[in-house]
Amino acid sequence: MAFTDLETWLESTDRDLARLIQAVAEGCREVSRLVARGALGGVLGEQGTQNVQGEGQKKLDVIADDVFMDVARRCGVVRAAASEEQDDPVVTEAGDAPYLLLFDPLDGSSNIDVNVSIGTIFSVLRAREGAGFDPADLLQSGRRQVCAGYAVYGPQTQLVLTTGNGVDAFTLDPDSGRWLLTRAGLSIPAQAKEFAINASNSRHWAEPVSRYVSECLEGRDGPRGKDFNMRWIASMVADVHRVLNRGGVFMYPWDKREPSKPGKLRLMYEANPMSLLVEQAGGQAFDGVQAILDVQPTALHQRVSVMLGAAEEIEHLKALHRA
Ligand code: AHM
Ligand code: MG
Repeated sequence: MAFTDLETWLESTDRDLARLIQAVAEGCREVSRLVARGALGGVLGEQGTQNVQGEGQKKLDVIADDVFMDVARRCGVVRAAASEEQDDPVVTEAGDAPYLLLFDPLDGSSNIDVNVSIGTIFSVLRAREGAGFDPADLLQSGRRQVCAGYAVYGPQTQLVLTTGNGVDAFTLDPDSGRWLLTRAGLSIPAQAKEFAINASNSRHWAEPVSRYVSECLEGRDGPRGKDFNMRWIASMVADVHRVLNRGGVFMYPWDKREPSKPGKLRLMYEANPMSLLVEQAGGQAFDGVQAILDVQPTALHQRVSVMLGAAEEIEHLKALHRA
């Protein structure tokens, strides 16, 4: 069977954006190679440092961060880049380049050392007109993303992309090193019977989330009138990849553990790119108040409550939050 490759797919994309996507894809291929070698490449275990959010860094968090910062510096079309792992944005030498790149270089860090799927998430915004850069330029709402995507390093390495015209998935051919289009037009069914949440936090959940999950658990005997299955991989990339491929809902909502913290996941590096992919696949993404893509960011590393996936399920969650 002949598959379309990424270069061909990019022929209809703006030339600079195509160059950026190509460069990010090369970074993902490099990280995939390192992940696959694991202990053989000496990349597992702790780095012994903390990131800006006070989380312990794994060696691979730092290695992957270097790979994508290098991509940003070298591709020539990125004016500044920001990463979940670094306090401040990095400004490149391409002072009038058209794009800003944001990324979570290695998502699902707790799964690195146990050989469970992990990934890289990225988001592309437009730089300001003309030249120059101010960190505030990065604080654009998710609606303004020109491209979003992720790579999942699992049994296969896949790259899932949107440039605002639907969502397509490429598989990395380990023999040729090419990214080949293996699924076009991903679409999340409006109805779902599968949900993903870390249930160990249930005692801390807000009332609408507790109610939603307990209704799911009541199954066909409860108000939803159907049975639900539950999954939790603890890699957002892998959980959202399942939602995009076979439907369902993913939640990492605000909870009472740290009431002043809006959630665990990061708006700019995780929630926004995933929300654009989910909306482009016909789903919805909600933070308990509004569509995640409409949140006006106020800080680069801000966190957000996340509920995303099947449209009818998110509508139901919205109704529970309004009640
Ligand atoms: P990370 O970017 O440091 O890996 O953190 C984000 C991850 C998500 O991938 C995942 O959904 C979540 O943290 C899992 O958290 P928990 O261990 O609380 O279930
Ligand atoms: Mg992450």
